[in-house]
Amino acid sequence: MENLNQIIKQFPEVGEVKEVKALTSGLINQTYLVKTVDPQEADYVLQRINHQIFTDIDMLQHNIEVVTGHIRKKLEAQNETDIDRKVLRFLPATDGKTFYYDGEGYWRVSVFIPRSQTLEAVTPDSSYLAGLKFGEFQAMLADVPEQLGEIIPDFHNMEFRMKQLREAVATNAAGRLSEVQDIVDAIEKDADEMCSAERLFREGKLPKHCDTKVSNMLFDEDGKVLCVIDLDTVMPSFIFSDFGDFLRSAANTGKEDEKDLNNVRFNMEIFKAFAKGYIESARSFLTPVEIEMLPYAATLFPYMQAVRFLADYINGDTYYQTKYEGHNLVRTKAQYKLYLEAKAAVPEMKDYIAGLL
Ligand code: GN1
Ligand code: MG
Repeated sequence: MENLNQIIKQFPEVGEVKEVKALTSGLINQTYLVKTVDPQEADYVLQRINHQIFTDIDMLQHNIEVVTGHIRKKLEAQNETDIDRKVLRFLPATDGKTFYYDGEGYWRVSVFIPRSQTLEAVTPDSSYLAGLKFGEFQAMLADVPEQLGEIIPDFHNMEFRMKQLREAVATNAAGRLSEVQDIVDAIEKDADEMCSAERLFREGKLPKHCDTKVSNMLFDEDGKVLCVIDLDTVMPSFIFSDFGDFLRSAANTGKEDEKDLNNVRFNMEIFKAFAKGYIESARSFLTPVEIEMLPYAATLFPYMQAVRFLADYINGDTYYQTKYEGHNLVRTKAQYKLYLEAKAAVPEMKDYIAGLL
């Protein structure tokens, strides 16, 4: 803890610290809750940013400052109350930057949002509200004052993710290929179809927007959406990213790393509620092709996640933090099962969306 306390001291706004607790849910960054002594003072979230993955920390934090500043201004213009609970605020370190480099790692501190929760299991009601909010966020970001940097190039580019998988297969670094050949073959069968968004983009038929990752949202005690808490991957991308990635977790009846595949099903009620809310608030700016492809987006993200987990497994677990041997393979199978379930539900998704228009 001594080291962490030294780091916290680099952010002068933080008062006397009572306790620092590790929070364990993220797969990429290390996160701590910093509780302060003074009950009047906010608590904080301290993060060590994974700079193997986020290699350009200046760009990363700059994107986040642009986006949070823009949202804050809009909320103020709308005379919103309680703004500190609705948009994140990152503290300046002694040199004025919103991060601190200790010679080894990069650290940042944001204000902890009180009386908030992340929802483990979303209900149709909270999904509907999330969908509404998600469209609102995209609309708010439509006129973000500057072009954001592409923080992880090709992050949600399916062609690129397939290329990574194929490289992993060709190299077979950890000698695990023979064990997973079946699932590699199954994934390859659908690769062309799943790369369609990238092709349409190249042909000028699909636009890219500035996208947040709304799948990491905070809700208040009543289940209303407060705020987006994972802004690391805000960058130009398809609107499908948030739509698909939200459903990848929310509409999965099992866990992301579920071992019992019978538990992994695609929850249509969650899909319907989310799509209804989203289309209500986003309809004004969505193109017909985007609307038509929303069911595809619901299949793309479990598919892409399966590809990413599988590539990492074949590479010997170099990207995602794992809790046990074989964890990435368990994740792969669970995501692939979810993909199959979502794919089977596409006709029903299409009918439902047609009925909303
Ligand atoms: C990573 O750690 P988390 O949940 O914010 C990953 C996402 C994956 C997700 C899978 C930068 O995000 O793309 O969808 O794990 N983030 C990065 O749970 O790779
Ligand atoms: Mg996250």
